[in-house]
Amino acid sequence: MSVISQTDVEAYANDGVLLIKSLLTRNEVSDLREGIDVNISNPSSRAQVASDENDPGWFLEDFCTWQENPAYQRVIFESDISEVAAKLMCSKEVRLFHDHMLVKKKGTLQRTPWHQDQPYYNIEGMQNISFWIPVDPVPLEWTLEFVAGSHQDPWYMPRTFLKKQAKWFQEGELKELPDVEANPDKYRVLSWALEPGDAVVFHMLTLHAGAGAGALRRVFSLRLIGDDIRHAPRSWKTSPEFPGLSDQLPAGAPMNHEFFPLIWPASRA
Ligand SMILES: O=C(O)CCC(=O)C(=O)O
Repeated sequence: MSVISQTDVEAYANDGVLLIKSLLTRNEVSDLREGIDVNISNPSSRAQVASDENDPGWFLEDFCTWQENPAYQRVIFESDISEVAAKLMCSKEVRLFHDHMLVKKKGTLQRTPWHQDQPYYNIEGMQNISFWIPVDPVPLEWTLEFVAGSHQDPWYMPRTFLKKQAKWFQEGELKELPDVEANPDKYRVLSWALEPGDAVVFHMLTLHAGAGAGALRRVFSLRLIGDDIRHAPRSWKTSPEFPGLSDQLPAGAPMNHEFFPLIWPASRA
C-alpha cells in the first residue's frame, strides 16, 4: 500500500496537486502498458486526435473504455488507487468518474494548454481527484505543470485546445484563463519528472498544462469522485459525454449510477 501521510493530505488540500512515487507496482505497470497498447490499437468512437495535422507527432486521447479493457479494470478495482484517493479527498466513498488515455508520440509538438478540467465535466463539488500515471519515463522537460493552489480559484472558461472555441459555457459566462507564463512571479508552478508507475494527482480545478513529447509518452488517467460530488446535467455535450445520463440522474443527485461504480470501500475478497 502506498503510504499517504498527513503531510500528503495537507499538501493535496493546499496545493491541489501532489506527486506520488511508485504508486503502481512493476507488474501493475506492465499490465497497464499492455492495456494502453490495446486501447491505442482499438480506439473507441470517443477517441480524438488533439494535435494539429501538421504536428510531426500525434496526441491521441480516448475516454471511458474501462468496460472493454481488463487491464484498466485491474488498475481501477485492484490497485491501491481507490484507497489513496479516499485518503487524499478525505472522503468515505470513492466512485470512478471516468478513465482517460493520453498518448503523445515521440516528436509531438502540441502542448496541452493551461486549463482546469472540471468546467468540461457534468459534476459539481470539491471532493475529486485525477491520477495521471505514465507508463514511460517523463523527464522534467516534457512533464505536466500545475499552478499550486489554483483549485481555490473560480472556474475559468473551458475552450477547445486547438481552435480555442467556447463549446461549453457561453462567451463571457466564466472568467478567462490567466496568462501563467507571462506572470512567473505571481504563480507557483509545480512539476516533476516521473518514472513509470509514479503518479501526479490533482484536483479537477487545478490549473495545469503539458509539454509535447521528446519520446513516446503513454499515460493512463483516472478521474475519481468523492462524497460531495453531485450531478450537474448540461445542455451541451460534455467531455467526456455520458449518453442518456440526464434522463436517469436528476440535477443535484449523488453520482449513484452504473456509469460510476463504487470503488472504495473496496468489495474485494
Ligand atoms: O497529458 C497531457 O498532456 C494533458 C493531461 C491533462 O490535461 C489532464 O490529464 O487533465
